[in-house]
Amino acid sequence: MTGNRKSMPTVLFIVLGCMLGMVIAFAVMMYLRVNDSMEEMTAYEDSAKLAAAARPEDAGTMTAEKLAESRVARNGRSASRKLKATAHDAAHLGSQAGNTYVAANLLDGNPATAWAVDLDTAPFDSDHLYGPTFTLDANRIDYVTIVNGYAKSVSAFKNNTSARYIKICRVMDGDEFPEPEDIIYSGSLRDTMSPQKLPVNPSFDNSRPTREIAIYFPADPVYYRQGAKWNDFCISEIEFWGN
Ligand SMILES: [Ca+2]
Repeated sequence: MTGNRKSMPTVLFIVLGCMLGMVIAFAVMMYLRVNDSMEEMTAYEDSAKLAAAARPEDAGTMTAEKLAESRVARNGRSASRKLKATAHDAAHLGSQAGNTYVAANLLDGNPATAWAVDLDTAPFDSDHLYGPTFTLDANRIDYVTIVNGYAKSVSAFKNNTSARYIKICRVMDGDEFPEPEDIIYSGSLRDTMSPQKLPVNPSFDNSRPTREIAIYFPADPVYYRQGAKWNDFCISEIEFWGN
């Protein structure tokens, strides 16, 4: 009984605290709603002005972009976009029948072109095959998409080698081997021609900018699905997404 009497003021205090919290939460919600509708009204007015000045189809695009920008500004986090990158060549096959196998094929948006290297003669170093490197200007990496193998056709995919594992890392000055905070992705790849989305490793430090990215592959043959006809190892596309 004594315990109950003592706890009554505490219960009252908790109930009053909860009620106060709900009132504050309601006030904040109302404020955000008013703010949102004001921003949307501004975007709407701007789009009406743009519509008067530009062709109707252009005005539509601009309105959508404006709304996206205002949402991004509200969230305090810029939206993910495909980052512009430049590929720097690693070892690759020579041209054959008009097809090239250079690193730039990874960034051309065309799954029918690939970076390729003959695994029987590839230069392995410290038990790794070093693929192309990429320069870019990223404050944040959100994910990577990749098209594994030679995605030109079903037979090209089957006849050539694809990767079962990949390591994607931020290159930092003076680091010969990447630290955990620079490993963007380290893990398996599916054996499919479809694009696959690779999430950023939880240990990756996104508070630091990324200016250069390296991809590499283990030397052990178990990490590859060997081609039915050739041991030419191919990757068709890679995209870095972030901001
Ligand atoms: Ca390509």
